[in-house]
Amino acid sequence: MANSNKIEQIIAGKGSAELQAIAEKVFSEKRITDEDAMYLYENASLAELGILANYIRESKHGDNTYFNRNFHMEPTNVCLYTCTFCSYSRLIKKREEGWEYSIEDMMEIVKGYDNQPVTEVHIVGGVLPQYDVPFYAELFQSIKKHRPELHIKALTPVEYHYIFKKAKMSYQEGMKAMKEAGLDSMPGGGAEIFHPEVRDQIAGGKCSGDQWLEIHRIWHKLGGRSNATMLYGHIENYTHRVDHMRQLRELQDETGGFQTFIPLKFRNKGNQLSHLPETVIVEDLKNYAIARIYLDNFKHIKAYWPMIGRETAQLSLSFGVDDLDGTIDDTTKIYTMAGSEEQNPALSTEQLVQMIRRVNRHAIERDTLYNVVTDFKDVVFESEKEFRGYLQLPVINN
Ligand code: V47
Ligand code: SF4
Repeated sequence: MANSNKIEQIIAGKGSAELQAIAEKVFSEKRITDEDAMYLYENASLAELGILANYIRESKHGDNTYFNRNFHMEPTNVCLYTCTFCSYSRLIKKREEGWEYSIEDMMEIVKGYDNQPVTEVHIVGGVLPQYDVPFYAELFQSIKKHRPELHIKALTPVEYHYIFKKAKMSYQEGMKAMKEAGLDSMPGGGAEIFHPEVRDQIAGGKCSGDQWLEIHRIWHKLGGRSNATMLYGHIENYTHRVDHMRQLRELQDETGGFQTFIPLKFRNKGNQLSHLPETVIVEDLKNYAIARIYLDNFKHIKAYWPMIGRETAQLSLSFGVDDLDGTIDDTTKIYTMAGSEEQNPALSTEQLVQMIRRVNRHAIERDTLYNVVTDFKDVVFESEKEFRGYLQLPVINN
């Protein structure tokens, strides 16, 4: 009954036969096809996409909106590769402009968080010969020795492909060695766009789409969990986006090892693609919504708020997103160097929780594996005890 009301809402007025058929699939929890996804990209209105994506979001999570307290460590920003969208890396011939940390440097960073309630360290950076299998194994072991409960989410198939090849190890041997050294999970980076028509132009020379997928497959089969991203809004078209998501959906059917999908909006400052305009917010919301509708076997869709800004992040929570990333005290330079919305993306836990509450969602701090760390449902902050005026939430019960 509730479902048919929703179908009526979406087909009322100008809903086409194609849209009605897609809506019926969504409300009866059936998978949409690649053609359906193309239809949505090309024809659906933002309102229609919002209804469908939000229906799925609320069926899976209600109002729950997750966030995680982590910190980023970037061993180096010098890189052998020359991805055209990258604003962050420095070529080896200009390595004096960048940084190259040692194990000791990185342990100093880890120790700097000793008294902070972070649950995860996210490690990713450029690709250089000295950052090899023994280096990363020692780094992971040192972190675990110092703080055993800190979850290590580290490196992408871009680094793994390079370091395993150099060590003459198979992906299987390499991932097993990383797991034994303390790797807990893999972040979603390096995926960009899998299709070679695009990948060869924007990320030539680094691991292919198939290699990216194979390393995640092996990691999942070893019992590991990982994330997946898609860098959109540059030279790709909708067919490439659907192809990318189809390959992720197929791998997820096989392994079930992905936790969250993170669409990453291309930012055009300081890179070789600066001549391309950036996508507008409507396109970003559309893309979140279609990802939520298409990736039926992904539990979570994450928005990286420092990249899109706080207000778009709030809006995204009605377009399929249930998870907000961007650490409370953000330390990554990948986005600030590419022109992200937030040049100083520090936010206290209280501010983040209030940002979520202002759009009537329910904030939950999670760990990397989505176990609840703190449920903020009944937590009242001092600042909420008074009436806070225009466009602010009313006082929360205390
Ligand atoms: O692979 C680089 C992207 C990614 C730009 O798994 C850019 O929890 C936009 O994957 N404009 C790395 N994007 C970051 C990443 C990530 C971020 C947050 C959480 C997680 C997770 C993973 O950043 C790269 C690339 O796709 N990127 N340059 C740019 N100019
Ligand atoms: Fe290197 Fe990664 Fe930048 Fe590509 S995106 S140039 S692999 S740091």
